[in-house]
Amino acid sequence: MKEKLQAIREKAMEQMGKATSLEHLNEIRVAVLGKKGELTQVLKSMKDVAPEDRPKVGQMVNEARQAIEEKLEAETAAIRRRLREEKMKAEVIDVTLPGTRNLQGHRHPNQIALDDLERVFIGMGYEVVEGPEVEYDHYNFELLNIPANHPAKDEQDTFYITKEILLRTQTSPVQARVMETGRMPIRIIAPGRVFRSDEVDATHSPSFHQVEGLVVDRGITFADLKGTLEQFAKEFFGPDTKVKFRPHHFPFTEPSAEVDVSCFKCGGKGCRMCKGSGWIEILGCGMVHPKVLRDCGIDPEVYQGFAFGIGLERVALLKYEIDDMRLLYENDVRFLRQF
Ligand code: 2U9
Repeated sequence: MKEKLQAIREKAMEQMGKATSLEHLNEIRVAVLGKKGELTQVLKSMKDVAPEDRPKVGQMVNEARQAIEEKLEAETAAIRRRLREEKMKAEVIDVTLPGTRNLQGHRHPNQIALDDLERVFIGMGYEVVEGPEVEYDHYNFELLNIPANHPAKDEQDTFYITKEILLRTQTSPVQARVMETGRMPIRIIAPGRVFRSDEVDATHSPSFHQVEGLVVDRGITFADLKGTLEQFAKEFFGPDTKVKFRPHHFPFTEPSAEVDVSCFKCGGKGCRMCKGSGWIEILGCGMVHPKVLRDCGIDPEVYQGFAFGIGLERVALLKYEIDDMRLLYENDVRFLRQF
């Protein structure tokens, strides 16, 4: 019995010394100390030992078990330590290697121009409002005094979804909706995407952006419109900017005008930017037509208003001296990063 125990102990010790993995150590533990393990078998055969020898043999078994358990623990710790060291070595970071740059996002030139525009008008006390891109004919055309036979309503110019529902061709329906609420006074700008069935070229796209403005209050005159847009032009294009109003026609405003600003590149002398004229057209505007006010539930005898419309892409192209609108839609980061 004594020899047998000694043999089990020595064999286990030797195997544990050679073990290279935690799994291997566990196999040894099961083979020796497990339910059917060698040492357990010895304990089970105690009944065959003479009663007077049992305490001695029992003690030997316990000693063997304790020694094996201690060795198991020590070897387990050694293997764990080795594994950790190997892992650390594999994960070592070479701080001298050049880093990989995170690609940073960038505001689109349209967004930069819009943020600048909004800042100027918010500074004058305007509120920014948005509305649906899919609109009713009623809000997009009818309330804006654009009659059924108007060329803008042609299917060649407007994307219709049904006879009554379309993709808005301007952001004016947003303002018509605000007027309908009857809350006075109104001082808003409505930026957003609009749609027109145009072929793509350097200055046209079937989807572009507008920023329209609307002011309605008692006693608003054309002088308020002129002062507002002159102030806007100076803040947006520079303090020396001059403005020029040319008579025009829109169905929703009367009188109407187109506004030119003195060329911010040459100061008015004439250059490539302003095609030699010294002036650049930037927006359309006018006094809100009394019929538009009335149809939106506002009494034109009490309230008057002015409105204006700016093509956002046009302003962005001018501001950043970009000569092709398509560049604004391609979203090539090499292009976008320059602004
Ligand atoms: C309401 C009443 C009147 C909005 C206006 C313009 C003049 C204008 C163009 C600028 C370039 C469109 O993007 S563009 O092609 N817009 O010239 N827009 S007045 O007038 C309104 C708006 C809302 C209720």
